[in-house]
Amino acid sequence: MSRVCKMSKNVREVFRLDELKDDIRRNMVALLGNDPRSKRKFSYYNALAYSVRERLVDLWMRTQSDYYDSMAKRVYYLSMEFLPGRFLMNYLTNMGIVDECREIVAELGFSLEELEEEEWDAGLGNGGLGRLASCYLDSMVSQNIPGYGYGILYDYGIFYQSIVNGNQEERCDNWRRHGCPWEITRLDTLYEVKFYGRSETYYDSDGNVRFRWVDTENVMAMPCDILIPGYGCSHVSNMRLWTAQSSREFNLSDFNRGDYIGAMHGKVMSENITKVLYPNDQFLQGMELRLKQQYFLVSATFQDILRRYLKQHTSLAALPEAVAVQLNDTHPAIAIPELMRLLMDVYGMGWDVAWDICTRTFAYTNHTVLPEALETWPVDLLGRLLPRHMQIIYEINRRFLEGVAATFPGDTERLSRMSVIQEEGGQRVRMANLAIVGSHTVNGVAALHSNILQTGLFRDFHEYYPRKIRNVTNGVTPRRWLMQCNPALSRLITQSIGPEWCCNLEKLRELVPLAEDSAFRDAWARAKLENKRLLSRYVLRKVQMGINPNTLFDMQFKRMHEYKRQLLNVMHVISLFNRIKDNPSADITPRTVLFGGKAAPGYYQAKLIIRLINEVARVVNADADVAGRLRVAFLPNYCISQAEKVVPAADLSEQISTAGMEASGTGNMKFALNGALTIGTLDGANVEIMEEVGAENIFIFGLKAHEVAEKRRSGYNPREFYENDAELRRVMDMIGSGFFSPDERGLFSPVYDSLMHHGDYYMLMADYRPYMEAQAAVDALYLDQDQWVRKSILNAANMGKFSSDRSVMEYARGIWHVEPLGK
Ligand code: GPW
Repeated sequence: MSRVCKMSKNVREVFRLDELKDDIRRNMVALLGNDPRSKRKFSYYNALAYSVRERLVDLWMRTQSDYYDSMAKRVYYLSMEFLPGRFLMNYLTNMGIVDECREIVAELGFSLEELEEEEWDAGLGNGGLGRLASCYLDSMVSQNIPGYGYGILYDYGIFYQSIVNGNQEERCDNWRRHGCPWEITRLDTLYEVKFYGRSETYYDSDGNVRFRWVDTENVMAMPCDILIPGYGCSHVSNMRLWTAQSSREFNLSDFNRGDYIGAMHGKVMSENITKVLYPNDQFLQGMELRLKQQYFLVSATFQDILRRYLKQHTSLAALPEAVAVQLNDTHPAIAIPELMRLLMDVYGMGWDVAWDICTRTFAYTNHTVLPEALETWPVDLLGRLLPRHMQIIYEINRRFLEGVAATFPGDTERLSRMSVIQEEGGQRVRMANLAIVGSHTVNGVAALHSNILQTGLFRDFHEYYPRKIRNVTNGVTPRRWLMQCNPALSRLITQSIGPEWCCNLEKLRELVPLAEDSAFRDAWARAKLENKRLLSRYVLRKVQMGINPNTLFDMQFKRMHEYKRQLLNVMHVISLFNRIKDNPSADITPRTVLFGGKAAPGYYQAKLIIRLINEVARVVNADADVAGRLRVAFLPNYCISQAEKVVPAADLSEQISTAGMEASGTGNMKFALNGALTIGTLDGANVEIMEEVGAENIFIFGLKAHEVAEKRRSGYNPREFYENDAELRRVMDMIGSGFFSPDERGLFSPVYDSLMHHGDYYMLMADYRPYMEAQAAVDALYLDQDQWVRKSILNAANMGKFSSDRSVMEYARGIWHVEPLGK
């Protein structure tokens, strides 16, 4: 903290702010080839971006040589997804120069906000898992833990969602079409990544059997770095993202034979590897190209890691003392056989030594228990693409099962459950089992979730390795998710308790006594209202709909998924609509219900729910009786930059997944940190949020995780709820009979049927009445603004635990065994 404060005092000097304006003009000309007299916002955004970035390069090189000189242990966070969003404001925030920069930009005739809007989000992820990775990079570098993100630079990130006639349409997200000023491409660094071919046996000079991978098709990996400034800019790290380049000798024989086009085809195909992010969240599609992407990331990353390591070490024996690798879910788990292959086939080690190094290097984070998300790859596919890895996986499994059999003699059922190879329905490789066996530590992402791993999904493994499976509750970075996205509230907090909260979020607790101070409550309410006004303007711009900032802003923003139960929220909206229609003069709490989120392009039911939200919105918003009391909107293309507008403006945060199914959730943390009250089930991190903010400051309802499990076992009958609850019955019948789709009566039958005829797997019917009651309590409390604002303050004040700084320190001390440098 002392460094941060020192930095902000002489920030003008350190970042040569006096020269910034000239630099912007210079970059307009020299880098962009533009006339500085032009008033193009996009050019000025770019010129500003380059001028900001160049101020960090020095600090970055200094940080990196510090790490090198001190031989610090390094943490590599391997992830198929990162969701950094926009960089400009994040750089300025972490450099502590937002206000200074605003002045300079104004002198050039722009507002900082309008230049900020010129930037496209880097949407290199689907949702929570990718955003978590970005929050962790921010927290690692801000706390001076030598950490690096490794991922893929997709040409096309998560698709751009538009809504046409109520339906989701996907457009490609060509986010670097006009260049990206943040990336530093390393044209001179190339690694070769191999695919296909076969594993060949040979004898080395000592007569030992050895293996080599031959007759491969090769693709080159080129790195592109994006700087990650820590808060206060005492340190700068980077994420390294790989792009595929065809190898020069690709299909040389075809060229020589004169088949120019045929040879070019091969080149083009090989560059497809990093073209596009798979848009499925928590759903395995099992495409060969996806497995190629995973291995491409892993192979390039390990060549890079070992090259860096070998600059300072002569033997790989000490790798686990110098390197910790965190696997962000099983997506990069092919790294385990890859490191084995490198250690044995390239560096000549024997199995046991290599395996010991491997298991002391890797740790694996599990982010879901949903069966459809658990990765398994057909043995024939994996064996064809990566024949040597398949061989190694079999050997890992053989040795592992030998150990299990020795501990549990005769328990063949257990062996088949724990095997890395699934036998039933054609052989497949279970990536989670491989990741558990090959890692020293496995963690879930919230206390409840880790518990479910230990007693449910990974129970056998927990019995076999009793200390391996642990918990690290997720967190979010308070820099982006409070300081940067919510200047109004940040200013108030800093005025009241000083600036330290953003690096020590527990400090927010000092706000607790202020909840009793009516002047502070007024100021708090004013900040919220200001944010609601800003969002209202955005909504008007985006969907041409006016919303009233004085109504309760009720928000559900997250990927569209049946288990997240946006449908339950819609059922509440329909119920409110009916109540108003039945009794137009009733005194009800005016609400604006906002939704946002993308559905996987192939997820039919999720897309239909988007349509339902839009059709319900159409009916509700057009109804004169309802006017002024209930409004509904779906905001298209939820993404990080939209979240930064939505989160600060929320009164109520909807976290209503079926208990036991949301591993953690992180949106829940962002909303509460910004003073929203949560309505939610006892799922994921909601449980811990309740513990922190107090049961009296959160609206908890519905079945608990163990009750959901029991109901599934003992037989759940959704019709019972339909028959015994007239209000629910009416809602269901309206959905089923086409009330919201008069031109296509059967449109929403699949929604109706999933609840009424197909078992209501996510138990919406059981939770409907408790949810309605919790919502009634919300309405009542909102009418008492003094109490509401009090609770809003107490929510933010008690969110200290959910800083990603805390999460990262738990990983550092408990899993990576690294300490912040210079301590
Ligand atoms: F299936 N999560 C996600 F576990 O956003 F891999 N995408 C994913 O593909 C998966 C998980 C995966 C989310 C969880 O749903 C959410 O509960 C959690 O907060 C987040 O990962 C970060 O841990």
